Amino acid sequence: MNLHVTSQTADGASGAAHPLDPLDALEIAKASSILRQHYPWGDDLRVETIDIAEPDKAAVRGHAPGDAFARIAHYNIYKRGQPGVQQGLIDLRAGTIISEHFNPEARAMVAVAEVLEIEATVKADARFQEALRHRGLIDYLDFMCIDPWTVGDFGHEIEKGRRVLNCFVWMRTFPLDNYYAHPVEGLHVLIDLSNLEVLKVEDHFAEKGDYIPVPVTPLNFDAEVLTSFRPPSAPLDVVQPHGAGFKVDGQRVTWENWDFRVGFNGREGLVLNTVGYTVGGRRRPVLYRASIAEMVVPYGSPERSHYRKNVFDSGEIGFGRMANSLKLGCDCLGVIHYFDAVVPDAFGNPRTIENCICLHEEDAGLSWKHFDVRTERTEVRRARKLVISSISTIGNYEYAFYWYLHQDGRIEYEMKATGIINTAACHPGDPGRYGAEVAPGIVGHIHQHLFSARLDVEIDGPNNTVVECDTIAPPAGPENPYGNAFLVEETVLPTETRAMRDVDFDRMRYWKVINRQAKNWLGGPTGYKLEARSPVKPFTHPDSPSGRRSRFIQHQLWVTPFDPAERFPAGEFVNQSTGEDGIEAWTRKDRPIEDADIVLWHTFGLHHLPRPEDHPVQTCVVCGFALAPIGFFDQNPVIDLPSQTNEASSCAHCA
Ligand SMILES: [Cu+2]
Repeated sequence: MNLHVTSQTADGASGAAHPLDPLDALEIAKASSILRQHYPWGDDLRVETIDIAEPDKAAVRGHAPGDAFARIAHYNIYKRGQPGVQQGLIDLRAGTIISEHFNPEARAMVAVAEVLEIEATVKADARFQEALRHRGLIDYLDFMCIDPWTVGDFGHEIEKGRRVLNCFVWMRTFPLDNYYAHPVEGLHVLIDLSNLEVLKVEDHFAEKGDYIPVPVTPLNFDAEVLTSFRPPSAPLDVVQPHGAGFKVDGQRVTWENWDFRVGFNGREGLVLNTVGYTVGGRRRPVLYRASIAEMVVPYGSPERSHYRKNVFDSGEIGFGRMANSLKLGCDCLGVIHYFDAVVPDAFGNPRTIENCICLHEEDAGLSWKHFDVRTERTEVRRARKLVISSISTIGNYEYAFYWYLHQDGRIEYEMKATGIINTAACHPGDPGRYGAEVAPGIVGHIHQHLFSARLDVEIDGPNNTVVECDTIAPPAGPENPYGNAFLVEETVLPTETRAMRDVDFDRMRYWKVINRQAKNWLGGPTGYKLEARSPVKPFTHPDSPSGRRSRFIQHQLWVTPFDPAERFPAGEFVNQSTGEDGIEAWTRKDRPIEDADIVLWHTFGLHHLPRPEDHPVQTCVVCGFALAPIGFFDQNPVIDLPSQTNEASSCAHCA
């Protein structure tokens, strides 16, 4: 990042080395200053997004080091106190706005700075204080923790034309206490985020007075508060005495046969750009771009205000904006290269998230082995992988993103979910039908975490085709005389509506992306297989208020022809969306997707009825997928791994 800043050009545009490089701090500051001149809103100007508007693929593919290239910023801004989002493009080199469009129905994503203002406002509200008084909790006013949640679109009159959030309440019992262990059940505050007006304070139990008591058992995780620890384990160090095996040049990374560029933006967070694998001296493209483009967490409880919980932590809040600064030796072990990331704050100032993206190598166990019984020779190779990761905190929860590149051409993705489950209070022993009691008087409601991986593939070039592969057993009879027969049947997915596909255990279904112009040594198309490892059956009704907004969850695979405007599967503006925009609307066009520049959208995730062991903090629960070469290489691509013995390994029981 330092290199970036020092190599800036005199006009204040960046020293970006490549058209896909994320905007740096200077570029974000320049964009903000252009916006402030253009929109006469003074202190009321708020910035949701300033990020790189990615140039045409042809320009990127044709780019050579040293070539001049455009720097265009995409922006979403809004005026405090008014709904709607102003969207546009800025030519950073020319210093001009080149397009603008006002979306009156759009609601900007929610910024942390806004959320932090809410707590004080709610606590000062007389209706809120009155509700606490009724519950005998007014003495704890200072200890109340007010978490606003996005509301979706349930057609409530009071919310129309406003930018609103619905607050849930927890409380501390001492300053470092884990407040999520003390939910104040049934007390909600609806607030207009634009002007911080408290619209409604609702206590579901006020009428009958049949309050669920606040569970008060302390359940903590802060090392300052915990009193007993197990003895530390024996040291386990990741040591690379000669340094890491990767090379980093700006945003470009090369490792083993792989090369790619690290991207980042405030909404998606980590992005991998132009991922290619070099074999026999020839660089072969695999992915043009890969990101987690959306996610939603639908909760299953229709009780009280819990029915509203259907949150899009990416599209409503922003994984990138909420990314952590990672700590060496804690978040990441080994020989680490960190990338900083820069996002705009709510006022358009560049905010650098230091050590935001972690790059390192890990041992990946056994790669391959064979013992030849006749020669009594053993050949064994170990594998290693390159890990590219970042971690985002969204309220009570953490999402840790891990991309893995393997030496053998596989690409894996893991989403590790950790942090604190969303807690509610229940009468001890009676969590109701829609959740599980995780601690006395604390219920974790059933929910799912569904992610959409946007995989802009370019297997051996831009024109790719998706093939569905089903295993079938012919009916017993002449075609299957011994009853043992089974085989794979392949079906090309020709258009968008024919490519809305689900996993099928009965057919051991998988999908592969092939390039029919590129042939392997067997004469077949080269390709990559999508391994859907974490399919999730959605239970949210697709036509319900929450389901309409998250139709991408209804299928594990969607395929669209590349359109630069189609970036987010739940639509460009998700906060309080009604569901008209997004992948279901796009695919209705039923465009052809054969031998075309296509994008795969893979829905995967977690199905989660919380366990007591998920509380007070959940150990990482993992979901993900993999892309594995299938006929991409002519043979095992790591047959050429050198035969080595790890000299640092030692015998634990030998004298
Ligand atoms: Cu969960």
